[in-house]
Amino acid sequence: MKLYTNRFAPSPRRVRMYAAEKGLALELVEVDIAAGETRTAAYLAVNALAEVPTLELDDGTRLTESLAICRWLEELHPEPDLFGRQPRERAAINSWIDRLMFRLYLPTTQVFRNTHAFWATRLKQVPEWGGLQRQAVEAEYDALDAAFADGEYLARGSFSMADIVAFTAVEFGKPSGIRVGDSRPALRRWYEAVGARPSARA
Ligand SMILES: N[C@@H](CCC(=O)N[C@@H](CS)C(=O)NCC(=O)O)C(=O)O
Repeated sequence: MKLYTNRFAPSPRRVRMYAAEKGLALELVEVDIAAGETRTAAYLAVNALAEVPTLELDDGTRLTESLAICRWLEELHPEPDLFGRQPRERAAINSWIDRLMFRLYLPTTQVFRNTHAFWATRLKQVPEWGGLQRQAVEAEYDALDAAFADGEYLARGSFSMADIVAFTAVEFGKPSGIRVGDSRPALRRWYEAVGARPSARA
């Protein structure tokens, strides 16, 4: 299986980290977003949305959307489980994933797109919106710090896809200068623990 990916982008990183946790080998095809490779005719034929990741199966068919790709891989390779086994546990993990995508990942991307120099010549930035989204991210970091009072990981007593979604989003705050900081000790402990997993380097 071939994964069209980009080393700096959070969405394909979600899939790479997931695959590393599962011990799944994917052939990586680097797509240079900065050089405009997602918008070439050749790549648009792979993914009409001009986005990475795309997973190309051995029969040539393709899957898009990082979470859909991970859920599909989970059905084929259920162990070790990262989306939960029992219905209640699955609901808890999926609930965290949805929350993190809307309240952490999306605002983090908005800060990057509206305030970072990388996008200045590529789109119309609205810095005030970026500033408001930065506040939303900081508020979610505070909420996550408080959530760790209930346990070491986000959705259950052990590592899950929710931790991958949160970790890759927090990592993507870095280019915009958003930091976990010292005022959130529980979030910092979790961030360092997840960052020490070999999959964090995938
Ligand atoms: N919902 C999609 C989002 C994919 C996405 O936004 N990909 C970004 C990188 S994180 C991208 O390819 N951007 C290309 C561009 O902006 O030109 C997923 O989870 O896979």
